[in-house]
Amino acid sequence: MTDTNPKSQQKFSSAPLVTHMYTADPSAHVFEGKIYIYPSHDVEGGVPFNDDGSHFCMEDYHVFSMDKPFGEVTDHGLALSVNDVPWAARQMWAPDCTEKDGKYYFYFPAKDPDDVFRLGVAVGDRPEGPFEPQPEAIKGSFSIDPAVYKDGDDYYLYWGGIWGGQLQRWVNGTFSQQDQYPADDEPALCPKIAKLRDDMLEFAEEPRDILLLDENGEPLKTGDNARRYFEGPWVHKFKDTYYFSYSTGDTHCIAYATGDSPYGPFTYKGIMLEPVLGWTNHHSVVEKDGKYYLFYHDCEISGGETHLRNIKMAELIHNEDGSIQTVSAFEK
Ligand code: FUB
Repeated sequence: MTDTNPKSQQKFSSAPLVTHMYTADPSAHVFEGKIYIYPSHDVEGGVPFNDDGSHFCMEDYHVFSMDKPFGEVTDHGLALSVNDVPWAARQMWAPDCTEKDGKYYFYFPAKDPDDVFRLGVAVGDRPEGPFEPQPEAIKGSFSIDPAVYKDGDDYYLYWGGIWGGQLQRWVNGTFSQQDQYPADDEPALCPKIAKLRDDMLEFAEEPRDILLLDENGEPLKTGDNARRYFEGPWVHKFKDTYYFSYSTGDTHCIAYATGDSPYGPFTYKGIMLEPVLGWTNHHSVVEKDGKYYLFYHDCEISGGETHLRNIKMAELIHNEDGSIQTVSAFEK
């Protein structure tokens, strides 16, 4: 009998994609017909756990590729090290990459010598790098988790993460030594967006808020932990709709919201990925040959150590009405 239930036809692999090193925060793109994956490179640095996430003490990046979905994974080696970035001191967190006119632009966050997260860009001739960093961080950049989205000829950078990602230190536009969270019944902190300049090295405009709305068109509130933004933005398009997806942080889901423009606003729709093994949940979505794939991580190979993660993938299925079938990271 032919199985016509799309959910049961979903391709899912619970196997870690990389096992010879720890990898996390996978940003996936198709370049030159292959899937390239840009993850964080988790390490055991012996840094004690704290609320700032200092134990996520990553120092460099490797780039990976696969010729086809769920195919063999190639490690292309070192692409960028913190030692080569003049402005960066520590904590090379979740990166992303895009291509323009044959050059590859690799965006990454790191803490500067004052322990303030900034965003940097490094440029290469190949999707796997190596990447040559700019001498300074992107002017006016802050916080973490850059994700770049190409819309026609325009490129947009999304970013922001609360708590260890410091977004709550920037509510007045300058860095505050104190956390400043809105009250539970006030609109939640927003992820950010800025169009990139033609040379891809700086913002072309002042950063703007991405508004995330509930079903009544009201901004999601700070106390709505199940739905409000925490970190890990990503944008993909399905048919004519823009999907903004993100981690809800302390409720550990990847949620998604939809809109008509890269700038939003986006209306909350549901859960794309349920909680995984480990505290963080971080993903990307890529389309290849008409199918969509979800890249994410969990802590399987470290036995649940939250800062020692491994990347995974699953097929992502959009229903006819545009809703997304929730992926469960655990066998049910
Ligand atoms: O990998 C370090 C941080 O953990 C990322 O920047 C967050 O999104 C979370 O996955």
